[in-house]
This record gives sequence, structure tokens and C-alpha cells, in this order.
Amino acid sequence: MPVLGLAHDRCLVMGVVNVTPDSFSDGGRWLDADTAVRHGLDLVATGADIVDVGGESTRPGATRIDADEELRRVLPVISGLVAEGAVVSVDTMRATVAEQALAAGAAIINDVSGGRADPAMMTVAAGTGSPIVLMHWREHSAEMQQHTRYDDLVDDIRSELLVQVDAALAAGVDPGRIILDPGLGFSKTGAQNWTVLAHLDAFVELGFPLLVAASRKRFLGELLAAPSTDAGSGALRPTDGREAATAAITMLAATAGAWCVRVHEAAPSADAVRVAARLRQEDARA
Ligand code: PMM
Repeated sequence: MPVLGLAHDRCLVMGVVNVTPDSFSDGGRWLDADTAVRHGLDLVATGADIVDVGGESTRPGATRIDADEELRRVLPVISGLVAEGAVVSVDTMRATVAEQALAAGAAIINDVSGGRADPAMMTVAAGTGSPIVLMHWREHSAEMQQHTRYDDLVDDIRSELLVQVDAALAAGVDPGRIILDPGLGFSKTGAQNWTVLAHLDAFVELGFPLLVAASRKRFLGELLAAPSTDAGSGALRPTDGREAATAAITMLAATAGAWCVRVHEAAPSADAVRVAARLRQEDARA
């Protein structure tokens, strides 16, 4: 079922605008609302179907900001982008922020906690009829990397996601408005992220649109690190050098049937989803 009436003949591209001082990739670059809006519009001009606006960093170890500060950061950016015709999602774990963002014109809630951080989130999604991204999540960023034990990684993530789906349904969220995300990097080690990526079909099989957000994450920096020397292990590849690998994962995700990829730079992924869609057409004919 199409979410938001957006095209479904290819994987969508969600461009990221983090209005934060401390996000790992673009922290501090779009803190001023006008700059953030301009950046969001650039993402649209270069191929983003959706612009994801977040005001709270979720990088490993990050501490939380309060709701007022989060609202102060995201609301003017959302209004500015919506006024220019962009489709906007709000990246928040707070029901009150989601509610006000939707009132300002946002069209999707992107909750990295999948409704676990603030149970009122499900009520907001149900009451407004907004599509909601439920990401696999175990703990807040300050502690999440102490929660990386799984019996069977893929099975455990799937069943934990389905618990989040059940909570959404119990609150009255329309199943056609639920999007799932395996949560790369959230309570997952680098190696576990690769296992998830190798099994995206197991998440697509759950029957909900799937969002995949690998863009520029640390596990790509580790993969592409400088060679180790006798003096120690090589330096991580810096975030802006992870773009080609991000586009490669976009290709992989789109081929596996993902609904959307969340990326910091739109153009390479916008091309990659078109390549994947064209190849899927051939597969369908064969
Ligand atoms: N990752 C980040 C932020 N928001 N949202 C979803 N749905 N999935 C993710 O994996 C995700 C997210 C952290 O990355 P960032 O600091 O680049 O925004």
C-alpha cells in the first residue's frame, strides 16, 4: 500500500537535516533555521523525496536535550520546508514534538525509539493518522551500546520490532501507516550491522515498508579505515568519505525491496535507487 501516495515503483530517498550541534555527520552545519531550510531544499533539488528534520542527536553516548529546545530547533525548519512544498518527516522520540511538527505540516513521524521512549507517541500517530517509522530500539543513546547481546540477531530484531508493531496497533495506529526500520548502529555492533544488511529480505518479509538508514555510519568508517600499521589500527575514514559506500548500500537496500533509504547526500542514492528499479523491471520480465 503506498504510504503518503508517494511513488512506489522505486525505493524512495529521505534526505537528512540534523538541526543539532553534535550529530556525528552533519552536527553544527545546519543549526541556523534558514541554512537548514536551504540545505533541505538542496536535498530535494538533488533527488530527495522526503526531508527528515531532527533536533536531537542520537549518536552513541549522546545525552538528551529538553523538549522546548528540540521544538525551537525543528519547528521553523519544518514550516520553512513545508512552505516550499517539501514532504517532511520529523525525527523525534517525543510525542509532543511529533504533534507540533505535524501541526506545522510534517507528514511522517520518524521515531528511532519505535514508540518505546514515549508511549504517548503511538496515541499521537493513531489520533493524527500520520505514518510512523518504528525503528528497532532498546535503550537511549547514552547506554545503547551496552545492549548488543542477541540470541539470534535477525530473529530477535524481527520479534522486538513486532512487539513495537503490536503496541502501535493496540493504540489504534492503522497498519497501513507503519514503516519499520532495523535500526543500524542502535544497540548493534559494526559486525551486527553487516549481518542485518545481509538479511534485509527477512525484514521486508514482515510485510511493512522498510526504511534503511546506513548513511555515513561508523561501521562504514571502520570498513574503509586506513590500513593498520605497526603503530596501531588505521584511522576511520572520515564521514564525508563514506558517501560512495552509502550509495552502494542504497543499491543493496533497494534491490532487497526497501521502501526508502535515509541519507545525508541525496544525489548518489537518487541515482542508485533508479539503477535498482531498472534492474527489478528486468527481473520481473524474466
Ligand atoms: N539514524 C539516525 C537518526 N535517525 N532514523 C531512522 N529511522 N533510522 C536510523 O537509523 C536513524 C534515524 C542517526 O544518524 P544521523 O545522526 O546521521 O541522523
